[in-house]
Amino acid sequence: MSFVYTCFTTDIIHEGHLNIINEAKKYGDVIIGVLADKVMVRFNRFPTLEESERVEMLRSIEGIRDVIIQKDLMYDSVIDDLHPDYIIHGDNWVSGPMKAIRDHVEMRLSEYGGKLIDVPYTYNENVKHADDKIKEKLAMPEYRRKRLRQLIRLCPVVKAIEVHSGLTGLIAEKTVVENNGELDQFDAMWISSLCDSTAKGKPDIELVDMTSRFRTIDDVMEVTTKPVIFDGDTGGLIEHFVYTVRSLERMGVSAIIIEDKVGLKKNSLFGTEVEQTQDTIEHFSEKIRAGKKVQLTDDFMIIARIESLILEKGMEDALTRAKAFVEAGADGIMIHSRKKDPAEILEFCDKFRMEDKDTPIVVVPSSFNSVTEAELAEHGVNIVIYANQLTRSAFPAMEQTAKDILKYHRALEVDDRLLPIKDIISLIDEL
Ligand code: SPV
Ligand code: MG
Repeated sequence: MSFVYTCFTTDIIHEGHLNIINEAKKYGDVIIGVLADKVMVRFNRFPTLEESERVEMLRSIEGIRDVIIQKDLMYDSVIDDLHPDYIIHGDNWVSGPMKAIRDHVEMRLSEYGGKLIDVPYTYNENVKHADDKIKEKLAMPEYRRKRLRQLIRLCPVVKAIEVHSGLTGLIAEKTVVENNGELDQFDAMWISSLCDSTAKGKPDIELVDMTSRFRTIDDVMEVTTKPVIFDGDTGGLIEHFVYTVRSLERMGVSAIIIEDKVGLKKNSLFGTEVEQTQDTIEHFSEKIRAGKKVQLTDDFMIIARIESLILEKGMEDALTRAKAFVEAGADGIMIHSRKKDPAEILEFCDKFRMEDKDTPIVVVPSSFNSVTEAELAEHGVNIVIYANQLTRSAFPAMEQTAKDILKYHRALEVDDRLLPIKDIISLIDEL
């Protein structure tokens, strides 16, 4: 008896899936694969059901020979171990980023005469509604909030990109690339104080107030599902910080990062060129403790950011603070540097990891940008934040367009570099 394999990356079964299964049954016994969580987050959206729950859900379908977990995106493990006679999939993988997977599967099947079957994808109102429902669920505070901790457990390194509006949120949400046979996307979003302020034409000195910062989060959350890490600057007064924690938690934000500075905060990338005062270990620890005390869920994270290297206070000071802030209850440590060379960051991570194997480490490689995610992960880093690159790439493009329209007294000359209106419209989902 021939056997047919199909892999699902879904949290619900709708008529489109049943259609594929019914087609599959015509060719032989059906084995269904459930894509492993850690692969699914690279390729698709975050699952709302655990791997084992998805296996159970598919086992409940009648007439299936088996349900297995598929551990790799490219189907190699399935092809090597099981040699399916047929692999069947919706024809939505004949183009776009998924085409790379289809091409690979076709090539591997041809090695032993296996066949690939593309079934017309079911596009209709019911399927769209089912799909929208999962997306909405992912955007709900109780699902979104806990996702950062889930990602830290699942991924060698969690990648966050800066967003400051609905549009930049959509870029973080939807950008998926195929590179060397792998699909990749960002895991999380960073609401940068620098970029949130810059988008408003304001300096990064805690001038944009919390109400406005929350408005930015809300704009982003309205159109996305990925977890949010909020740049909380110094966290402000302890008496205010506790309210900020409550609000962020209620909104479904996953983490706040606060830096150990007091007084007028300036952006860290100024380093010692401007006057900046570091908080005492005691006072900053008290702020962390106060925040942890008012938090209501186990999901929310308060991450302590250490400015010792920025302010040239030395490695020992940074490590002493890290230890103290973890003892005060910090759920993670962010270590920052404005050196081009990543050496001091890597040294910190290695020394911190000798004593503390678990507390997540966050880095922001804006200055030390030659280091790769994999190298950082080797030194124990858990979250990498690309803190300002979207803003910095948009600004020169917009400025040049403004200059050229002034120069040519019309917009024809700039047209080639503009995003077609059609593409803007398709970026934005309609209900
Ligand atoms: C931000 O993005 O606002 C940050 C990171 O705090 S940095 O600008 O590098 O200080
Ligand atoms: Mg900031």
